[in-house]
Amino acid sequence: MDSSALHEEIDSFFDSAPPLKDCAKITDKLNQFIELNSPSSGEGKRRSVVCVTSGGTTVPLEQRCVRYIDNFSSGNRGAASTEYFIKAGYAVIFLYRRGTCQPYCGSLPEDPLLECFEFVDDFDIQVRQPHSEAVKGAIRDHHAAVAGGLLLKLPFTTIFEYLQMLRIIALSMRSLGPCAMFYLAAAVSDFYVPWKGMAEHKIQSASGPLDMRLMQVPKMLSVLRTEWTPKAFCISFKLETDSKILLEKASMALKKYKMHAVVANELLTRKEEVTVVTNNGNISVHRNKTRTDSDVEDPLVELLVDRHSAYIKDSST
Ligand code: PAZ
Repeated sequence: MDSSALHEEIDSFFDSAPPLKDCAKITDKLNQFIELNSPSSGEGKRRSVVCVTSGGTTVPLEQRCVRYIDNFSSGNRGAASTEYFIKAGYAVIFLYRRGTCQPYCGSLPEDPLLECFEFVDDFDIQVRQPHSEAVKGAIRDHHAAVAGGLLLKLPFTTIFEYLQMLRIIALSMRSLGPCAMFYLAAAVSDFYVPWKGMAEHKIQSASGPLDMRLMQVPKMLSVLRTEWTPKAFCISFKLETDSKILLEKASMALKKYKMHAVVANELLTRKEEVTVVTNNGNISVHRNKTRTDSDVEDPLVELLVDRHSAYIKDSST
């Protein structure tokens, strides 16, 4: 597709999307966060800022949405990576799907409210002993990151919200130049129903089998890379279930969208290993299997932080 056709598709996607709720508030929060972590800020010290996207986008089938198509992602990778980026000295904009995994909450049980707390008497509650350290750690580290201006959390649900928010974030991160990084781990829908042609009310089953045409979501990675934040360091992810096509698809994405690296992973082994595909070759990254509490995000983020530092250095010479 040529560039003007792509721009037309992108404009039409944004023009016809339902307006983002709280757009002005989100933009304000973002600008404050970036200002706080910018070189000109008197308050904080200059930091690199990474936008971590996490969780899957939904595609509504009705405007008053009862049914939707979903994309698989627990948000585990995005949440864990956020913690490692903060540990490495980054400020993180965490663009996440509502209800998915949150940074610093990885050691909590599935239903923390019901499983971690108990009544002491008729009025007061306390943390149950086995969960005490996990709860204290989650609250302490999460609140410290937010209060310290190192973590800004922005939730989305639909593909419309996700792409509108990604654009706002990218435009506000532009001023950071090469110190900006994108770590695009969210699972983003490839197909959608345009808002304007969408049924308003719940689709009725009495009308017989459902015949629905989905449009392709315009590929925004190339505009993110070349127009929204042209100097940012950009990492995208490629998930496949068929190992035979994974690396080829990741290499294609690297070239087509001019990414600095594409992290290739297979659904079944994604927690054990990933391959970082770059223009200078592929790097296999594994979880440390000698430790039960290790994860693959730890060495992955370490590698990408190293590459980003080299990129910042190169950009200044
Ligand atoms: O969120 P999670 O930890 O369950 O899984 C992470 C992932 C597989 C969604 C991510 O690594 C990824 O590959 N995201 C991009 C998916 C895609 O190709 O659209």
